[in-house]
Amino acid sequence: MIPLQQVWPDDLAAHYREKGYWRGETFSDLLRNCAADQSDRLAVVGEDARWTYAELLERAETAAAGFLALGLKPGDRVVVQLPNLAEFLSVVFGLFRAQLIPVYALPAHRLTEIVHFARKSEAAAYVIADRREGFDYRALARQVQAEVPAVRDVVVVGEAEEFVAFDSFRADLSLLPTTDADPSKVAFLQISGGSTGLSKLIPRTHDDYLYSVRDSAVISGLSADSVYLTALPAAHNFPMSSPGYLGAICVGATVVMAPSPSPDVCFPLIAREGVTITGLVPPLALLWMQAAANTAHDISSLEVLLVGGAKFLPEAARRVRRELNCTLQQVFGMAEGLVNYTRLDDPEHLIVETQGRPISPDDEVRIVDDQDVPVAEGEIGNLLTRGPYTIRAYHNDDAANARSFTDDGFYRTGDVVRRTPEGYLVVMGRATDHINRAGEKISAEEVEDHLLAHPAVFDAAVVSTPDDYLGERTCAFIIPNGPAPRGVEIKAWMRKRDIAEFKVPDQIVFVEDFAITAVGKISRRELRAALRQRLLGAAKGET
Ligand code: OOB
Repeated sequence: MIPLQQVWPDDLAAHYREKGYWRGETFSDLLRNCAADQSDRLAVVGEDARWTYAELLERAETAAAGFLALGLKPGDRVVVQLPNLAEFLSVVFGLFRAQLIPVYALPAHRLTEIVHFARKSEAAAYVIADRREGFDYRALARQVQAEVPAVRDVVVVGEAEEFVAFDSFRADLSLLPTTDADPSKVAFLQISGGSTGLSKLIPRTHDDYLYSVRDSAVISGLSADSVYLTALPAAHNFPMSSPGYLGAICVGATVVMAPSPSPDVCFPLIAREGVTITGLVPPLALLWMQAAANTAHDISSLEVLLVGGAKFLPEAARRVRRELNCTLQQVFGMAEGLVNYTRLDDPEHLIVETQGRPISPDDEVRIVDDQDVPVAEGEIGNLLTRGPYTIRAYHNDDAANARSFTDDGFYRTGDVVRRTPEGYLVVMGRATDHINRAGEKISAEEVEDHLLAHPAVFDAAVVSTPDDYLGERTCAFIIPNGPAPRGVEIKAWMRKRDIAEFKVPDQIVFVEDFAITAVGKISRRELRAALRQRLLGAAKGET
């Protein structure tokens, strides 16, 4: 098995420890300490669940023993694909307690993605819910096991059929490891949005991630009286740690798991549970503002709304205080590390016009031109970063690592930003070819690869196009092999490729050629940029 690692140079690691960023705490310590201090307080509310911290700890320990009783060994990787259920927390804290490594997949992922995660992480087990939104995850698990037999165990929250029922786990605490995990080692694998091809795996350590969680909780003003609503998919880095349900657990607050982020589901939950804080992507924030105008539910307990994952335009940002009667906190983060926040007491212009400043005084931010030369202060450039919770490498991917990190260990975020005189970042765009569709990052290359497998497609180039609601949507330019099929046929065919629905192109344009006039070879990136320009020009009525 390829070892999981995340290594910082010794001098920096020593510095991060000295500063108290890395405290030698594990995820298991976090829950155990919290349960010791706040045992009777309400930890998590799910569909049918209301668990105190003591109960969450007990359930996590039972889960840990159950996973180990299956024969899984500390260090084994386990793909977790669960909706926002209370069990999401007992499963992942159980995995942490057993020193197993969660690999976080989204409920929207399908066979193609799960097989990739399972192979790349060398997973030994897969945790799913039975069925959700009309989709049967057990059928998916059968296909995954057929393709990756190394995924020996499937654990189901709900009706297990031939698999292992999570509910059948019994506490045999003698199975639990007696020594703690090493906090400087990898705790879990997060999935990258990915701009080139398939998603990369992001190894995060206990030390580095918990630092970002602890300080995020402070920056977002969380206390034991806070109630955090997990509206976005719990596997995503934003609701996980910015400040997210982990931030809430850090301070002994209550976490409410929402089965869907829609106002219909979330507003009654806010009213019933007295939710004080949540996080949304921009399209949902727009939807919530619209719905708040005529809702019968009392959502006045909401104090802070975090918005991030994609650019929240100032015109929309300005409306939050008035229409939702709460403080907006913009967050610009990435699963690879760096997270920026506007601060709750910042002046209005910084809150609405910027995407915040880094968590840590030791987050190093460089804004450079295409030759990696720093631009003048205030100018626009590519954002590079390194720091106490930003990764130094992806898991087992030399090519991506060579591309994504500088020789001195800065991560190339792919984002194009400028810095204000106050030191706040404004996201201006990005340099890489992914489509940010309502916060879901879609690799143009990955979608093109799928399209090229269609017999009627000669060539394909996928670009983003502005969308009032989604922020961006995908447009696929296709050169057909012969007579062009219909766009709907291509979409239906894409859906059959067992990929997440959000990767199916929103728009398909058939062209005879890409009409690139430049002499010589043109890169895929330049091609996509030219096609995108053509699309934008056409939208404005240019020829
Ligand atoms: C979050 O994480 P990822 O890994 O899904 O995506 C990271 C990318 C960033 O590199 C940037 O391109 C974009 O998402 N992004 C934003 C943004 N927040 C993220 N672009 C503009 N404005 C923003 N506020 O998306 C994520 C992770 C932690 C917290 C929040 C978001």
